[in-house]
Amino acid sequence: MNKLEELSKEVSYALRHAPWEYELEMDEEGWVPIGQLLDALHRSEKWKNISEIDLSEMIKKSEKKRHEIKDGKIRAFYGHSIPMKILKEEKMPPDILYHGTARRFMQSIMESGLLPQSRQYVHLSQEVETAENVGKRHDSKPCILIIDAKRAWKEGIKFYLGNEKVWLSDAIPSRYIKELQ
Ligand code: HQG
Repeated sequence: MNKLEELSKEVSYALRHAPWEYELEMDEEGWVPIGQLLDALHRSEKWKNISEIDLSEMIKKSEKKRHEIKDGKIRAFYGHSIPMKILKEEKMPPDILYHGTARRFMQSIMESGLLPQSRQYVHLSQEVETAENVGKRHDSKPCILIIDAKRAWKEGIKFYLGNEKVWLSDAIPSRYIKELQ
């Protein structure tokens, strides 16, 4: 892992899971002042020379759009597990979305639907390939689920924008889920 990837991991941890460890004041959309994040990072030897330019570089060079910077603030697009629910923009989803998961979770998913588990929202992918990569984090031969997003949305399930490839939703009942064969 290169230094910018390591930085991205630490920033994700701070913004998604542990803002209090870094003394960050987070607003309801997940934004924190960049100065606060930099102050916290500067306290560790490893990040003592990090600047806002490095954070911008980290975002630009990342293979995934995980963070955004705007008006002196930074936030994570998705992934949150903190108790305070981060408000996301509700949006009409594409007709179909995908979710990559482990074989060992399938029985439970087909019984109870997709649940956010430790995160605030269920994470869905716009492309099969992304879902495959997400699933590989849990299982070397992941299962790909096809979500009938448009029907779920029409029937009242809410969807939210993560980034341009990651969609978020509340729990998805199993009647909207099929396994890609
Ligand atoms: C599973 C990464 C049993 C679910 C990725 C998943 C993503 C169930 C696991 C983002 C279940 C949770 C999120 C049920 C869901 N019974 N298992 N009823 N419902 N599950 O890591 O979606 O690289 O919290 O299938 O790329 O894998 O960090 O969620 O396998 O976009 O930026 O419970 O994190 O992004 O696992 O990944 P996770 P995820 P980054």
